Formats: sequence, structure tokens, C-alpha cells
Amino acid sequence: MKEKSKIKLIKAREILDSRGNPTVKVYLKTSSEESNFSVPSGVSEGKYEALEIRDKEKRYFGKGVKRAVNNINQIIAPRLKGESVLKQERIDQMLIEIDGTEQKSYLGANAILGVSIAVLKAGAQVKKIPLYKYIAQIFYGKQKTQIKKLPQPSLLLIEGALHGGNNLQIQEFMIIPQIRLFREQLRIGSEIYQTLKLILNEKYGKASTNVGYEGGFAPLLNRAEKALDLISLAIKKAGYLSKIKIALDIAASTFYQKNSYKFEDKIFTGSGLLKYYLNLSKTYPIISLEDPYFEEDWENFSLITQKLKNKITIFGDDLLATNPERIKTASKVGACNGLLLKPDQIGTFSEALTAAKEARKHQWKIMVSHRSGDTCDTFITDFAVGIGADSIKAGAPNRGERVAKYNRLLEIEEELFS
Ligand code: 2PG
Ligand code: MG
Repeated sequence: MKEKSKIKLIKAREILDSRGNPTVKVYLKTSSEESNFSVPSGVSEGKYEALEIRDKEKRYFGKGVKRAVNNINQIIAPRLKGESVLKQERIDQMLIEIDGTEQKSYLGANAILGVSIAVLKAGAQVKKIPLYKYIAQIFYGKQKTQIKKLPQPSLLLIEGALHGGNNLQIQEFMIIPQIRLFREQLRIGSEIYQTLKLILNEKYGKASTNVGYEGGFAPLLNRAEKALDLISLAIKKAGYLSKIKIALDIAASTFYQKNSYKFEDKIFTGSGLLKYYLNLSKTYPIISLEDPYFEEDWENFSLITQKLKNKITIFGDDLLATNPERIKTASKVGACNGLLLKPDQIGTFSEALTAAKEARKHQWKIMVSHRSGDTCDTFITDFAVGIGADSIKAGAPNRGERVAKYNRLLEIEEELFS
């Protein structure tokens, strides 16, 4: 196994992501295995995320990733040649050291993550076990691990803000079916999605079901409550009234301005917004709120978590940026009780695992997440299963790069539980 696990070749290439922007794809070879990974990329990026580097040249309006690709081909590949793909932590540490910057701005987090995950996938192949099992072995630190449950899908129905191109200021309106089997969760979610499509078409015409970046509908609505009423109607019409919870990604950094929040034509203070959220949670079956405040508003994050923690999970996305240090700080001040986990926000597999462990130390919930610019790669599904995440958000039950992740979960469910 030792010889077989040695890296023979790493090669990167510039490809396009689901939004049509360039991203990095990494190919890796050992003497017996071949793996690859395509790096996702967000539009509502937090200030504390590891930095993906872009060329800032004329081609692709500055968004090219040739520099990140060259960093892989010319700097990383020669250094990792001959290393064992089974030594994940060592390789991630090498990548961090070669980079040498706080936010991975020298090599680029897009270059580093691409290599880190390609190495991980090759490791699972060398061991001849499924990727989720290999991840579980590393996460729990033992050879024998039993996966007892799968993450619940947080299925996107309606998009707004930077993702939707409409006037809705809440970024994601999602549903989480509260039943046991994943295949049934997906079926129910899809039936509700299709029911909502009919309702929107009837009320607002055909263009109302054009979709946003992540496959959710992006109707020209301007109030969150309107979107929630339409979703409630679809749930009812589809016949699943008592079986559905609602999850929202508020992405409040996008409407924060000078110590206040400009939301739906009103200026809210932190406590005014808290009242608004409390009302929403009384009217609709809300199970979680992600980024209800701006990424540096620790105080209001703590107040809402204090108030709602027994009823609702407050997920930190931009607030935490999958950064173990920020998770520690958040737990100290009680700023949230859930981690939105995006491996590309931190840049290596090992650090993403540390983030997950830190969250579990505080009994937080974990939701693994895709990005608005994604690819058909399904790594995050295996990742969510391997670490025993509570949920996974991979967009709507629509569009290739989104359903690829859910379809992978169908495969895993069959493998593990039938
Ligand atoms: C988010 C993500 C994924 P983006 O805010 O949670 O939905 O969006 O990838 O644009 O940051
Ligand atoms: Mg978010």
C-alpha cells in the first residue's frame, strides 16, 4: 500500500463553475489511483474566509484562476511528489506552510483546497473504501466506525438577495422534511418544489419560476412573509403540513449598514430585527436561522441565540467562516449554536475537520454547505455523512450541480441502510 499511495502527478486546470465563472480543477495520480476535485466558489463571501485568488486580468473580467492553477502546477506539485496520499494531515500542514499567510493568499485557498481534497479522495481509493467511510475513520480517529444516520437535506425553494436577482432580501428559503428516510425526504421536498412552481405560475406568470444561482425560484416578490406564505401554501397543497420545518439563510451582512439593518424599506436596530425574527418564528415552523446578523455583530448574535436556542438553531456562516478560532470565540460569547460548514472557507480538509470537532465540543449542530458557484463534484455529501453532520444544504432539487449532491446521498443510503 505504501508504494501505491505515493503521489506521482498533480495537475490543475481552469474550468467553469455553475455560474459560468472560472474555477480550479485538480487531477492527481498515484501509481494505482486517479482522483480529481473541482473547487466551489461563493458570491456572498464572508470577510473572514480564506482567500481564493483570481487573476484580476482582462480575461474573464478579472475572474480567471490561471495564477492559482500555476501555483498548483509549479509550486505545489513538485513539493508533494512522492508524498503518501494517506498522510492527509501532513500534506495539509505542508500546504499551509508553503503558503505561509493568514488567509491563504499566497497560493490561494482555491489552489490549496483543490489539492487537499484530491489527496483525500485518492486516499480513500488506495484504501479501497468509500470516501464517506474514509472521512469517518479520520474524523473519529479509528478504523472501525459505524455510520448511524444521514444528514437531513435542507432543500431550497426560493432565493433572494445576491442569489435571486429579485427584491427579496433573505437569501435562502429552505425546507427540511421531518421524516426518516432520505429518499422520502427528497421525494417530499421535490413534490413541494413542483407544487410551488404551479402556484407561482398561476399567480405571477411563467417568468416567476425562473431560478437563481442554486436552483431555487426567484419570483419578483419584495417581502419575506409573502415568500413564506407561498411556501406554506405549497406545503399544504402537497399534503405535508405537519412534516416540514423551514430553514432560512438571512445572509444579513448584505443589508447591514452603519450599526443598523436596512430591511424591507425600514431601518432596524439589532433588537428590532430580533423582534421581527421572533414573530416569524411564531408564525412559521422555523427550525433554523443562518446569519441573522452581520458577520461582526457578536452582540446581537449572542442575544438571539440566548433567546431562541431551545427552539431554533442559529447557524454562523459569514460569522464563523469555518474557522476554528472564530468558533471558539463564538462559543465563549454564546453567539450561535450551529456551524455552517464550508470546507472552501478554511482551505484544507484537516482544518475543516478541526472546525467540525470544535463545533461538536460545544454540542452545536452542523450543517454542511455547497456554494452558489458549484460544480457536479459530490465531495461535500461524503463529507457530511462521514462527520455525522445533522444536515446538508446543496440547493434546490433542481439543476445538475445541486441534485448531484442529493443523488449521491441516495446512493449512500442504499449502500448503508438497505
Ligand atoms: C451561503 C452560500 C451557500 P455563497 O451563504 O450559505 O448558499 O452562498 O456560496 O454565495 O456564499
Ligand atoms: Mg450563508
